[in-house]
Amino acid sequence: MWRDLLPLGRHPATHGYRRFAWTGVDGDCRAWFEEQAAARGLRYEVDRNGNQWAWLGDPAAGDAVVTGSHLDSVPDGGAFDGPLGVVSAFAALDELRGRDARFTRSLGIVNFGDEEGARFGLACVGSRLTAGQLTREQAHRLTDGDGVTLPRAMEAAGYDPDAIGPDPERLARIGAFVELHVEQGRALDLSGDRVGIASAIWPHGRWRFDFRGEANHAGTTRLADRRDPMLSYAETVLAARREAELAGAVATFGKIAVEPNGVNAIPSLVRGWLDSRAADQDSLDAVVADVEKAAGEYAAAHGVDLAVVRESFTPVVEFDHALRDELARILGTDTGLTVPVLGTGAGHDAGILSGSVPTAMLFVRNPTGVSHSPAESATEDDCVAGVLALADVLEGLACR
Ligand code: HGY
Ligand code: MN
Ligand code: MN
Repeated sequence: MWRDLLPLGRHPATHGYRRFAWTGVDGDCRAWFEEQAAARGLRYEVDRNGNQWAWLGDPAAGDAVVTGSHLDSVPDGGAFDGPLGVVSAFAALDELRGRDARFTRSLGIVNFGDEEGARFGLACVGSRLTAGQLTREQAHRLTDGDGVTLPRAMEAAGYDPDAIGPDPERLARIGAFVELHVEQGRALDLSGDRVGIASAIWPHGRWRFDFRGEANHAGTTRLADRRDPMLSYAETVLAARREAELAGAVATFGKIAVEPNGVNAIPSLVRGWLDSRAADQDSLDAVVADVEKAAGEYAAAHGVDLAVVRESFTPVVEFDHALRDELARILGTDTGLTVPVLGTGAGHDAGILSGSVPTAMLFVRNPTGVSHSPAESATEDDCVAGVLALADVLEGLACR
């Protein structure tokens, strides 16, 4: 499975993955998922929001156990963030069949669409729509960097954008959702464990800062006469770093658009996207408010107009304690080990679903902690340990 997936959407120069929602490469990943379902005789379906499902047993029976993750990526992402959870889901099913496990609950494997939000700016679009945390009207307004709207992109990929929306009946069929994911930090590396269990996801969001000044000639415009939005943007980046440090939070300007984007022109517009996360809501609110205030002061000092828009927000997620304890019990019983319980600053579909369904996550050790980069990694032995842990969990939950 891994060999089949690895070439899809991999950039030849950067070796990073560019698997963006509703593109041809996304279609290739989806075709791969459908093939994996067919190869195992699973019932395959695509829901109204374009999420893919593969079922062992009848999904309508209710109280199903579901596992899976996503196949899309950030720009130049690594191989593991997302795909490891989907590959491990199919591999765990193979393992359980090898054990002659007898299922007493239906088992679903899912690939959620557009988890990273790399193309349209909003993360977890597939699971947000399904959980009713994003309306059809809001989704229809999402637009990519080339001006293509989400509905047009869905149509081009052969999906019906008018069908999207909340899917409570589907969620009501799920008794538990477990997402396996590569760890996006070094906690397991430092503790010397292959596999961990998630406790919580930090609250996080994305804010767009538009600094508007005046385009003019880079050679002939006196410094004193300029309204240069790049200056206030640059000062804001430094303020974000400072405020995040003070609050024990994180803040990142990782994406920027400049108009007219000419080397010899003072910009008319600098648009920067802030991603900020913190352990608690108050700290996050304080960081973003302070960055906004600083940005306003810098903009005023340079004669620049500022507009700030919150493009997405996910409140703190505390995973279901009973399910988390059940996972720890299953894994502890089988391995005799204590499995570390870890918080994370990364967002996941599991976090979105946790408002509707008892949800848990397993993390697989990442030796460097690097993620959202081609350098993201996990050893084969650790990936196998992850598959076996997931198989144990699914057996414990679905084969009682
Ligand atoms: O955490 C993120 O940025 C994304 O939801 N994976
Ligand atoms: Mn990610
Ligand atoms: Mn992910």
